[in-house]
Amino acid sequence: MNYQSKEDFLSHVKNKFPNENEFHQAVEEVVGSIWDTIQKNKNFIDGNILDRIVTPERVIIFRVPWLDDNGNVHVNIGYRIQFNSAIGPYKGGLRFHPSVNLGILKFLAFEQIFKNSLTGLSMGGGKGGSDFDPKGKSDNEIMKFCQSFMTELSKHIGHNSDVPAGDIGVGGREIGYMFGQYKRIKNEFTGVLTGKKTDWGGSLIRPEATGYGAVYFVEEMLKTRNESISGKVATISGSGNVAQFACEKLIHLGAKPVTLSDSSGYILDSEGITLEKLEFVKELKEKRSARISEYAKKYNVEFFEGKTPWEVKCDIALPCATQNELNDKDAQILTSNGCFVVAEGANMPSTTEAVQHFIKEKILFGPGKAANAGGVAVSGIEMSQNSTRMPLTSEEVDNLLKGIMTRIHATCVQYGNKGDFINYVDGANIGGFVRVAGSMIDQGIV
Ligand code: NDP
Ligand code: 2IT
Repeated sequence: MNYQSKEDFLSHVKNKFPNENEFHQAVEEVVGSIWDTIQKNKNFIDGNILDRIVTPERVIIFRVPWLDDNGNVHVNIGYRIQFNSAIGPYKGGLRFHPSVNLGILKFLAFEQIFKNSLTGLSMGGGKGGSDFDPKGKSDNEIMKFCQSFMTELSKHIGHNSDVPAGDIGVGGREIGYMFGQYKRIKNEFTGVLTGKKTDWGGSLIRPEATGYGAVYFVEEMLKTRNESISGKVATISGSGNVAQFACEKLIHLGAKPVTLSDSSGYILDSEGITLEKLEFVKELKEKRSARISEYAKKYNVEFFEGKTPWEVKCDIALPCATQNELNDKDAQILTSNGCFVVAEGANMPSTTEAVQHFIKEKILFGPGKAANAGGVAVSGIEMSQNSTRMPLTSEEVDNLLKGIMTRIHATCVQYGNKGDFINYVDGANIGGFVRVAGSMIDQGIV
């Protein structure tokens, strides 16, 4: 089975899976990179890898009823996309956010296939979540929601089949409530979730891993131009898990992060965000409803309501909030202000046009599936610690994380080297794809 052109295949995907815009966007980018690799490999053509890789192995959609503190009954939708298990059990986070729908979770699960492959570990691609909004909910309501969600999800996951973790709106607290409910239903203490607290099976450095890993990836990209992080000015979007620890590692390495944001706007601290100020952000954001504008009030800096930080002059930009938060215009402003490194802490934060602009300008652009793979990599290391029942030290995990980020960078260079320029988008897509596609061929038509 073959298609005449990329465009032909993409229109087939759009007809087959209508109204899934983010999924189409992610497929278009990956197929753009892997097209030539597929055309050159008869096994991939004969095995119809293209159709198989864009079709999830299984999609589970379920009702999540829960009672609020006033006795009102609410119903949310729960999802788990089990996209591809060619190289390991499904692995990927759970997102709780009102914008969650099938198309968004399918894009995230699809990206996860290639990201997990790049880590070199044995993890397939999956993602899940709910349109539940954690903002403004009491702790008791969060617990009840998590328990109801897991009551159904527990029928479909397991430490050898599908291992969820956190994502937007899901951190250590939510993982705790879901783990407790899973254990109660199954009477099994297993590593069925990652991102657990360390007292009951979590890995040291997992909370830090995505943000730290993204900065380690930036270090590797900078080395290709004989540059280093020290002294660079950085803009960051978001103020959640990924943004906080990206900011922390930048400070450790001598950079000057100047912005953080949330869905209400961004703060600009031209003096630089310090570890002490970051501590305030971590405590503030423990409450999901808290706003980053509190930082501006406390430290007497400016808050730009309803805006994103890409208008601020910087050397390095780290989008760490959500998908499509950095558009074509933002990309142009960034590069015209001298920004020459963009690494995606979030998943698909740059629009297609923004990515094309970065590539045209030949800046160091690290796509999410490479730059933010540190989180799932340490999740994989958490799974391995759960299997051996032998915890590693912070230093051991951090060293493993650095090694994995360095190897992902090398894979991107191997597959994305264009002579005078490294196209990390092609590098990550092709590098992630060849392992999964080869494994699918080995395992027959399943
Ligand atoms: P958190 O829930 O901890 O933080 C999310 C942050 O992004 C908050 O500051 C939030 O602001 C902001 N945000 C969320 N949605 C929007 C929106 N629609 N518009 C503007 N801002 C928004 O999530 P994480 O830090 O875990 O995740 C951030 C990104 O990183 C996501 O793209 C996620 O998929 C990705 N990622 C996460 C990994 C992890 O290990 N956690 C691993 C790899 C990638 P507000 O509070 O106002 O909603
Ligand atoms: O997007 C991601 O890679 C994550 N949210 C982390 C997934 C995981 O299983 O740790």
